[in-house]
Amino acid sequence: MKLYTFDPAPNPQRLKMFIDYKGIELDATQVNFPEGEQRTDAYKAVVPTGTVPALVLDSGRVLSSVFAITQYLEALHPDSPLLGTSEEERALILDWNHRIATDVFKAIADLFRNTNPAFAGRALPGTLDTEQIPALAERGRNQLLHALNIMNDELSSRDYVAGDSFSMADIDLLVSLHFAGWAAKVQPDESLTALSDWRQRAQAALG
Ligand SMILES: N[C@@H](CCC(=O)N[C@@H](CS)C(=O)NCC(=O)O)C(=O)O
Repeated sequence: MKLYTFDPAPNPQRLKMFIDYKGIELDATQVNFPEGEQRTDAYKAVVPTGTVPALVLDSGRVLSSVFAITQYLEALHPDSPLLGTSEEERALILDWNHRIATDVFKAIADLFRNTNPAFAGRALPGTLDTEQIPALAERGRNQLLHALNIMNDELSSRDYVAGDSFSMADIDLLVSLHFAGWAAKVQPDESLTALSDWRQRAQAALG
């Protein structure tokens, strides 16, 4: 199998933290994002979504989401589990993967991609070229601030996002907070102390 990625981008970062934590060795190629290699016909012939990360399996089939790639790799490498070890844990982690993707990560992406001039004419990742909509940036900011308050409330009663153990849900939130800082210039308010305490704890658990 072969991984196509670009480590500094947020979704590849989620996957890299997962891979490094579990100590998995993979044949990986860095796609030249700054030069738009992900948008070339040559890349799309391999990865039709035109996005990173993507894992090309030995069968030739392509996994183009962090959700699927992590499920697949965890099944192959069960040590240092990040996706849960009981049915309840697995379901809770998946629930938080989904909530963080839609309520936090997507809010930041809406804010970033609808304001940054670098994304004029391509406000969405992938193959659909579309204009920026400034109102989506405003909505993204409101959604993000609301979600950070919710995460603070959630984290005031447990150590990690999905429960008592560090998991992929913590990686998703760590990457999202980093993404919010550089791309949306949003830092969690100082009053969100449970979120800030969790951030230190999760960063330490990551090693
Ligand atoms: N659903 C995909 C999303 C992948 C994605 O949107 N990746 C971004 C980088 S973070 C990308 O490839 N963008 C391509 C572009 O902006 O041209 C996943 O879970 O990995």
